[in-house]
Amino acid sequence: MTPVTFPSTFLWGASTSAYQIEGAVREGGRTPSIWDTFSHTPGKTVDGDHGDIAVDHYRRYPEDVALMAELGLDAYRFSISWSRVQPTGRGPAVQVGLDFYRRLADELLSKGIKPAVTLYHWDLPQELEDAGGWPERDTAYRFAEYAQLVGEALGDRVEHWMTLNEPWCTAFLGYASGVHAPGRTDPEASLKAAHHLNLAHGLGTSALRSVMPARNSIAVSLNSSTVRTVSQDPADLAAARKIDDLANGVFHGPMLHGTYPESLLKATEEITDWSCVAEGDLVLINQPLDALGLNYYTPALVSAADAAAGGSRADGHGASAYSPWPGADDVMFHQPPGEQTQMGWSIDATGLHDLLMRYTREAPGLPLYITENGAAYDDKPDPDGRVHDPERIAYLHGHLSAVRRAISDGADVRGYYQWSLMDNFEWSYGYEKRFGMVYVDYATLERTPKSSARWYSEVARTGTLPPVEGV
Ligand code: PNW
Repeated sequence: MTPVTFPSTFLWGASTSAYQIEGAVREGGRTPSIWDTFSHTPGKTVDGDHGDIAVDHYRRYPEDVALMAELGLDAYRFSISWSRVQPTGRGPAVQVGLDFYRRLADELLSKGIKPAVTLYHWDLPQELEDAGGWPERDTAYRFAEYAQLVGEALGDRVEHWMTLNEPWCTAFLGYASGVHAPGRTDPEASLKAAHHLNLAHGLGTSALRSVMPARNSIAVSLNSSTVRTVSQDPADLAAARKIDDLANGVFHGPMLHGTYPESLLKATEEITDWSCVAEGDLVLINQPLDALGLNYYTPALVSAADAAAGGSRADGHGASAYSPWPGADDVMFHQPPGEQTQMGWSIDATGLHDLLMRYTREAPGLPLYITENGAAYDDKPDPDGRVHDPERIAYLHGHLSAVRRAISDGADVRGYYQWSLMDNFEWSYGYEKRFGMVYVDYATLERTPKSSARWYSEVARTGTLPPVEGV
């Protein structure tokens, strides 16, 4: 097998998010976000885990940056904790909060690593949720103000920006199925949240542009799903269309094309009349972007509810009596055949190739980044302290091959950020699921690169995927 080489400018990175790694939740005037509240509510996370300490990145960031440098990463994607920077979600910024991110960015730059900032990775200041949260229009305006404050403070040193991370999770896991903060289960509220997240993206993009150097790149990270059907039966295709609209079109429609899919509006008409979409909103949302971030883990496999194939309403998005798919009660989800990661997510790199080709068509000319891709495994140190994770290497190898294939097929993919740099707080799963290329011992917080980190480091250094036998 011949080695697979990437373009020399391809960025090799890793991703994290604030609440999952920082800890220091009361430092410097930071106030609770919805994830502090949610994780401290009994029964919401596995073992009652929370991010109070997480992996203590707030204090250990120099060590973490040194590790990234040792691994030879080109770029590091992290998110800003809104309530560290603007504790009430309104008013002036807190300098101590901004200074932490300035120091982090400077530390990265001093080691030749490009910082990439996500403004919103799910941790809404609790005060804004108390005022109604994302189903309230005002939250979008608050986000734009916050984006401007952060853009002013970091725009001179951070070139790569993302407004939102996976608005699907915020809207539908947060407000429909309730497995994520704030844990609400109101289908209409979730659709309003989706619209206000879109509006926040548009207003936030304009706000960033107004205060930042023009050379900076602004994007959004979508967890776009590749949706497959069990058959080509028209009923199954209609089911796939519904899920594709709710997973993808509801966000990329307005963001990239300035419209919501007609089929989405129709399928949800009994839940909402979409009167939350005010005159002019679609123009505000449809801002020109410099790049598109895609997070990919696994495809979805669906059928119509009455398909002979069976299936269930469990879609791999956590256990809840409430669906994260408003208006899609007639859709069934199926576990695709083949291997799965520890999340129970099926491993299928062709879904990543399909996704990249889909967005090459959907957004011609827009550079694409994989802003997250990775796998959870039950990693344990050997007696000698080393952590061997050959399954993760195989997962990464397969998915990076798919990226390379998409580039050959014409997709303009500029970089890949592995989820995640290190093991961390995996939301409602707590610390039980390990996605890191660096192992964290939660008793001592000691960091140990897994064998996949060494492997990835070599891939980043050479820009080449070794033949899989060499693993
Ligand atoms: C993404 N789902 O979350 C997030 O951006 C990360 O913060 C997270 O740690 C990572 O993927 C791994 O889960 C997701 O239910 C959470 O389909 C849930 C889903 C997808 C992505």
